[in-house]
Amino acid sequence: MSLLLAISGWDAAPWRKRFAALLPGYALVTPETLVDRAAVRYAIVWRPPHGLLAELPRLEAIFSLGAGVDHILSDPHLPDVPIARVVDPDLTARMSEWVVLNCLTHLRQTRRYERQQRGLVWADDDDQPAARDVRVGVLGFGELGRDAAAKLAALGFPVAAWSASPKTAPGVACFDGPAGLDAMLARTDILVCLLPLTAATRGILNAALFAKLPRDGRLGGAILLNAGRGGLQVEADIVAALDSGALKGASLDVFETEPLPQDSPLWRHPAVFVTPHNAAISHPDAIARAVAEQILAHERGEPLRHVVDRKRGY
Ligand code: NDP
Ligand code: OXD
Repeated sequence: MSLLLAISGWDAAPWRKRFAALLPGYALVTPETLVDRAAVRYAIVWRPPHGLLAELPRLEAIFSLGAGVDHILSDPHLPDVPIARVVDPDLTARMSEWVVLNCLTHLRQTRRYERQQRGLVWADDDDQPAARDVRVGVLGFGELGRDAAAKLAALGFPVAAWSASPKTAPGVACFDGPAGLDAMLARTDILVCLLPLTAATRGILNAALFAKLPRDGRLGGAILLNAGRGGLQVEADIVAALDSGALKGASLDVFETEPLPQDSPLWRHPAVFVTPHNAAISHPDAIARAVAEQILAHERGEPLRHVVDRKRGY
């Protein structure tokens, strides 16, 4: 009985070490050491090679090492077994830290003060809006969006959120569906994107959407934060919107192409803050434990949790 660990783009060694310790009853194989395909019961993956999972005749479940599953669903030869994704308080807390940090970075103009410090400039004549004056709109009100929205609301930001299906939450104005999107954008100074990448959301962060954001908010223009997926954004439209004033600034953790190409104008744009797709890393200590618990529960006959709806794509 074996577990396939197929990880690309991340260091696989810490994962191998943890799964070997947590699940000693299984032989751990990788795409390179895989010989007996019929022995593999579970696949634990991050960006697995297309076609690999279809070669495992006795596969019972696929575990994504991330919260997003677009890296699995993009495989055209995916076998018909359940896919479980990461929902874990460690990952959720990390994402909320990134969102709060970046909302505060724009609210408190930290980049301006960095520039001033480099030039030995003491100037405190700028406007300082309060959090209560700056409206945040969160695209995606799932595991990550809900936690981030609650933490932003606790800081005093007026928070709204948008989802596919209707929701309610204390202290958050909830919007859903296409009409709800326009209504939320009309009251958004900082737009935070925590959507999954699906056929319905691909390219949603585009010029038409930016044009619906107010230009007269207390930050002097709208701010975009995207930590969902790069495929949600049209980068040429972001650069054009920053140059035209439709956007005043952006914090981006994810990109159309990763690593972000050296010649991308986003690297050098003074109004853009870039992080290398690490807003919420999957830390092996937390996530290997959560996946191992799922496998052991499945072996006891318990239902898998956090199973992806393939039709919706998330
Ligand atoms: P969830 O599945 O819990 O939540 C997704 C939310 O998006 C739900 O509220 C859902 O609506 C909403 N949604 C999906 N499609 C649409 C649509 N077409 N229109 C309106 N709303 C829509 O996901 P998580 O919160 O756990 O994660 C979100 C994404 O964050 C991941 O898919 C991944 O891409 C990204 N991520 C990025 C990381 C990073 O480090 N940058 C780390 C972890 C995740 P409804 O509630 O009605 O279903
Ligand atoms: C994820 C990610 O989906 O790290 O968890 O991007």
